[in-house]
Amino acid sequence: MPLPTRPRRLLAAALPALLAVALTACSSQDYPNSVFTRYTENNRDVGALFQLLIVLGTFVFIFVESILLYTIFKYRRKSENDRPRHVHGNTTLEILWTAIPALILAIIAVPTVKTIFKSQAHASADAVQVQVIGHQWWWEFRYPQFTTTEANGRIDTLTTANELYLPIGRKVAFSLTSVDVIHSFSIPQLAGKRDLMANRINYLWFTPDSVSEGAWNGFCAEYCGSSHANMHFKVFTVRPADFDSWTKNQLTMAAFGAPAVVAVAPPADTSVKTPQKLQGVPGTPTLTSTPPASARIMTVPTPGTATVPVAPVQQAGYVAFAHDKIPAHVMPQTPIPEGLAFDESLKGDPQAGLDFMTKKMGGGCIGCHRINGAPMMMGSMGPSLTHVGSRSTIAGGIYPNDTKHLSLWIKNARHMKPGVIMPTLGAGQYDPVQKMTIPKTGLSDQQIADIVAYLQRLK
Ligand code: HEC
Ligand SMILES: [Cu+2]
Repeated sequence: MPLPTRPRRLLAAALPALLAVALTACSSQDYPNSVFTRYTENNRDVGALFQLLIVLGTFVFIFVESILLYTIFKYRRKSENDRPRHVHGNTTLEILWTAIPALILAIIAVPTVKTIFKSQAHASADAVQVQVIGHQWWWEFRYPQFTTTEANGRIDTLTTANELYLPIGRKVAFSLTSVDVIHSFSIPQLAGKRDLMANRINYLWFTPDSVSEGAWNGFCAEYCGSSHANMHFKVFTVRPADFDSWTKNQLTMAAFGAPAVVAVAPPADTSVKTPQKLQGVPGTPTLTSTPPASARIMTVPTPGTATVPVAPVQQAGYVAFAHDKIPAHVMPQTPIPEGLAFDESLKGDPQAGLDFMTKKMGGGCIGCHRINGAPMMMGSMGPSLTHVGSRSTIAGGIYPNDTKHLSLWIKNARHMKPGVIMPTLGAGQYDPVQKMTIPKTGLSDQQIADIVAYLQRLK
């Protein structure tokens, strides 16, 4: 018996409507957090899988629903004493409805497993390597191929927080781990999710093929505690030349107050022979061959051995995307919590800020933050502040990096972002974690203004 015309028409109308809905989800500008984009081979592969599943699923759906509708109409109760015929078992049918789904699952499994293995392949030597370290609740990104040595011998690896710069047209190989709970690295428009776990390294790679209009949004996609929703990051995909300028700038010492002894010498030995160790984590990826020219390691002559004329260190902070050109939809709009205020008319003195943090150890910043070129600053619990002034956001990408937010952050970080490790420091401020008010010995607004003036010079 043919299908009654109404359900058939309904089906005919519903299909194009469904397709239209699926297609409208594809525009990247209107939907900046959509996964239906094609800017990396990772997303293309996952997208192809998705399409295959949708097509197969659509056939199954239509088939099953048609049989259901047919049965409902054909065998509906026609009179009061209508009783269905009772049957028991139908071997042919049972074999069929076991075999067909098994076949479909097998067909799906082949490309799925292939894509999973492909996307988590280990770092290849020609790739830009990025170590992603998850913290409650911020992101640390280290580029082990880019290092410098300070005059005192301390080796600095290019390290940023909550902000990734990636060159287009080059493979980027991520190795991911966590220092605390499980997090998940997700940049919807560039790559699917991958978990970060302590004592384990996961891998992910992709090649960005387009310059970002401003920045791509990145998130933590695995519930990780009270500020999980405040754990964002930005990804800037830039031309290779911009990437080079960025890395060169990020490798310079702090742009204020650092001794000007750094010079870029022709590298004595550019090949990385020792495995790049991620601090304290076994089984880190190994880079065995010579990195390409753009991944050169900058070596700095140690005092006494310098044969190269000393070049000026302090170059203007380099960012490929001027912060005011970043589209509004990628800039954080988090409102400032009630009851927090800062007198922005205070003028800060950067030298006073530096002295306060390093000589007087004010606020304990030295114990948690690192600033290359400021030897006292060598903590690792918080983000590296060497180039904090070059970043567009702070605090896991939830606030813009401007005077107001930076001052309020230092004054009362725990009020600005629930649960953070960074203590509430401002005098008279209430610390919601310690459940106490910071005494008069806490930071005054003037001290905070000085620190902020210093941090803002660190482009
Ligand atoms: C107990 C450790 C600790 C101390 C002490 C501390 N911080 Fe932090 N700081 C952190 C942590 C952890 C974060 C990251 C918080 C987050 O985003 O979740 C942070 C974030 C920051 C940020 C934002 C950086 C970014 O890029 O997001 C700034 C700026 C900062 N701290 C400045 C300071 C200054 C200045 C001091 C001293 C006056 C200080 N901190 C003292 C742990 C600390
Ligand atoms: Cu997280």
